[in-house]
Amino acid sequence: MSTQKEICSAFGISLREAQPITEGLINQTFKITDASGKHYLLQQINTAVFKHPQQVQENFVALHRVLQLRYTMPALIPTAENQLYLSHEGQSWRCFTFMENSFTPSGTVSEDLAYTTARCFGDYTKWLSEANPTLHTILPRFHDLGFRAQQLVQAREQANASRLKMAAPWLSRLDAFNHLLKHYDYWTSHQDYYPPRILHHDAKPSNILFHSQTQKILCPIDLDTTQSGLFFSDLGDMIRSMVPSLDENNTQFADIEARASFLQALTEGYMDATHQLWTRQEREALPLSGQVLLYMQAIRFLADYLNNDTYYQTRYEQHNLDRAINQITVLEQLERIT
Ligand code: GN1
Ligand code: MG
Repeated sequence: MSTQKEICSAFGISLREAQPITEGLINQTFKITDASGKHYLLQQINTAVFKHPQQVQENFVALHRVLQLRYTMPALIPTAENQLYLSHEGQSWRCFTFMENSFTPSGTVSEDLAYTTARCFGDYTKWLSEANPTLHTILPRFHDLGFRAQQLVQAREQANASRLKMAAPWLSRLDAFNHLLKHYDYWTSHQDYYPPRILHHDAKPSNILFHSQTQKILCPIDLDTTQSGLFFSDLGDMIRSMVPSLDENNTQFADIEARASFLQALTEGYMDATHQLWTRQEREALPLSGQVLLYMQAIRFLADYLNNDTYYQTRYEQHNLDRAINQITVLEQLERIT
């Protein structure tokens, strides 16, 4: 195995200490201290998810050029050979300056933090849409609802009988929301009304860096999934994750509550940042964002269950089915309060 010392030295850093940072499930991250006591962030890019690290890095450069005017954000440290990342023994590594005196929120989210998060990701899309940098599409068809629905049809066709039987009642419950697919088809066939927008695609409080003393936002992080998409993705994902009183892995389905006050805080924060950005048609469709993302996530969990759990990590036999039931429960409740 290659040593961390070798990897650091390829970035021109003489390693004194490497400390793993445990947050983040996809990429492996370390806080590095060099011989003079200076800190860096070293990260192994998960190339099973991000198949083209060069494109991911080129996107970061393009985003950084625009965003550094607005935020205090980490800078990329190229390799000693001036490459954007290091390809070393089949692994891909990148290095950033380390942001001292900063933190990312974890644990329960207050209504205030929900508002702040939504406003931050709204600003992000507004500023990037104005600057319109050229970006690679890192995850093709990622939030393409029509494509996700097709994947579920395929999964049903090849599923084994016992999983199909378990899933059947939930597939019917989900059918009650098929009108969302019609909306989606309309949006994608009317580009003038619903133009492509640059979205973060993983909008959540733990992807914002705050200053430890002032509590002010330094910058959004984890920019790897930033790519072109439609208006609903980031607001929808924030509603999906912050409006329910219990998280997506919770199986106390009867106790799950869709909280109207959080829906309001998120919508306000997002619209305060972006109200000038949208076309009239987008503004009218934005209230459907949460339902679209919940419907899509329920489809993705159900399809993975019917495919025998090939995408999401599961901890028990029915885990993906339970996650789908959770998302359908939230979806039904959200429809009532929207
Ligand atoms: C995955 O790994 P995480 O939690 O950031 C998924 C999201 C899903 C989410 C559901 C690249 O995100 O789209 O909403 O799981 N990311 C990818 O838990 O598929
Ligand atoms: Mg993520």
